[in-house]
Amino acid sequence: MAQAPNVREVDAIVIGAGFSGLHATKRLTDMGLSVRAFDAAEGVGGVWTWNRYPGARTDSLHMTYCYSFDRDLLNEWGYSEVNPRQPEVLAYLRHVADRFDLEQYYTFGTSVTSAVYDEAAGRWVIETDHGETVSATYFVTGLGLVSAPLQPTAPGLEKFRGEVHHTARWPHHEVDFAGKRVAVIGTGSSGVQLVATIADRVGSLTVFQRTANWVAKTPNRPVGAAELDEIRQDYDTIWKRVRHHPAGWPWEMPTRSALETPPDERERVFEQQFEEGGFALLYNAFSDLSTDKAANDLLCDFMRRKIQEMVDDPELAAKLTPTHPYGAKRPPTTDGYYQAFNKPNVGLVDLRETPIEAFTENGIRTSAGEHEFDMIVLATGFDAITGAFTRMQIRGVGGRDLNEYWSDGPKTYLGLAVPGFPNMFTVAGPQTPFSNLPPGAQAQGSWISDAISWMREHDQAAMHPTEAAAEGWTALCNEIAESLPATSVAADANSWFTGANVEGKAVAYNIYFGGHGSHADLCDEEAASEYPSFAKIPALVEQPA
Ligand code: N01
Repeated sequence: MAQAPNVREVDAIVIGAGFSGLHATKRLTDMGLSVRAFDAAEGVGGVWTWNRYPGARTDSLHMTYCYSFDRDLLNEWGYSEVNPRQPEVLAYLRHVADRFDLEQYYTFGTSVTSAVYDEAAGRWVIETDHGETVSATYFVTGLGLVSAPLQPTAPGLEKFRGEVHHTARWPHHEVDFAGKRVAVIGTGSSGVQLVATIADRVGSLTVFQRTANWVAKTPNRPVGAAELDEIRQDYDTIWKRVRHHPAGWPWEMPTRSALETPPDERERVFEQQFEEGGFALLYNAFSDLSTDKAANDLLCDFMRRKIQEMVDDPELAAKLTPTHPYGAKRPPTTDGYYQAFNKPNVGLVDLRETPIEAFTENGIRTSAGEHEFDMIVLATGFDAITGAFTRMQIRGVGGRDLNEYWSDGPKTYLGLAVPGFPNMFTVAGPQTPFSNLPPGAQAQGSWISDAISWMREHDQAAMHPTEAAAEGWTALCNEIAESLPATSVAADANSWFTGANVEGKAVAYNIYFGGHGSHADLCDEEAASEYPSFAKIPALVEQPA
């Protein structure tokens, strides 16, 4: 049922036009619900509309960086590379929106600024930055894990007279690097992809590194028509594997232990999986790399030697080598990052030795002096996972403020719903698994629409998880993260996984590290048992006069 943009009362409000929001919108409208959907961007695409910096591409594998709910959609779409570039992923999402006619539900260029639950009416009332007020029975967010960009904390950026670009707000026009003195602040996935891509285009490049990162090779190469055909024949197996894999990859987990494998053989396997690229090193080499600190140390030792091979200057290689376990920060994937530092025009500033004190008219002043630039690129990441929620005002039953409720870290049940916020559901929200995003977003959006169908069939006006359920889920998230060598805060990686990258933010386990497969199992069990962890608010049944 199409909704003209001026309709103020609908069944469901959706925020987001990325993988999460688009699919939720499709599911809800397929059920016959009226939907108003919003996105701050000017069109569909989510993170892929904003993060269009040179070198931006997914490091998920092409054949699963998509939805699986429609076999025709799968068969008619084929990415041209193993790790598709940003324009191709954006084209895919536009194709999905066109094919299922989803844009009609969206108001673009519009941010939702507040969402307040009207208890008496049993409705969510949202306000936008364009002054519109819309109410709905159901409120579904697909805000994205990494959608609230972080600015550097040092003062004076506004004084800088050159160009400033944030990787997550990259301009739509071509940025000219030729001959320019460019600074890149940040060495996460965005920073390393950008550095590897522009190192040959700039006059000079200075990388400001706060925390070094383990950077994997990319498995990228073109994908041909014959290979795509084979993949299409194999989709049943591929999606079955994705459903059960901890990170939503089309792989089986290995059974051999790194600790129990003889050194020569272990080295051979590490080498092979390093060459394979991307997440193969972490997931396909050995069974215990994520679970056993001593096994993870062996992987770090292997990578340390790799960095020493790739970087000519041993001192520089040491600075580029992380001290945290492999996987404690999400390992970026790109080719040519370490090698870029062998070029005479590329340098590193280690911010642990010489922190940034201020931005100046001409560049950046560290404790060691001023560096002059024509352009500063901020690859400084995000107030991830919770930031997109806490930058809005969201109030539930009794005026409960989500920001206050989450002041020590998020509290949800299954990462899908929050006590005191009836009929608010979150796709890819806090305390969901960190995995290949499209399969997770699809599974969670389906779970949510199924829950809404169930309520409608069972005369339930609303539901929200009990406090006990959310406390139990939070305790489980904490317990799992604590038990793993890379995800425990003891790994001390300044990771956006825990919010440690944001000054003043509560450090908490914001992700369910039990894995995509186990999360899907728990969600299925909850639904099959008719949502026992949720408090239900029955619909008022009209009495005969
Ligand atoms: O952000 P990040 P990102 N002064 O937080 C540094 C996905 N993604 O945009 O580590 C100086 O990883 C910060 O330092 P530290 C992917 O999931 C995927 O790169 O906090 N430095 C860090 O080095 C990824 O994990 C792809 O000490 C400052 C960097 O900036 C997620 O998005 C591509 C600073 C931020 O790294 C986020 O990636 C791109 C300051 N004040 C993104 N503030 C793919 O390849 C921050 N930093 C699929």
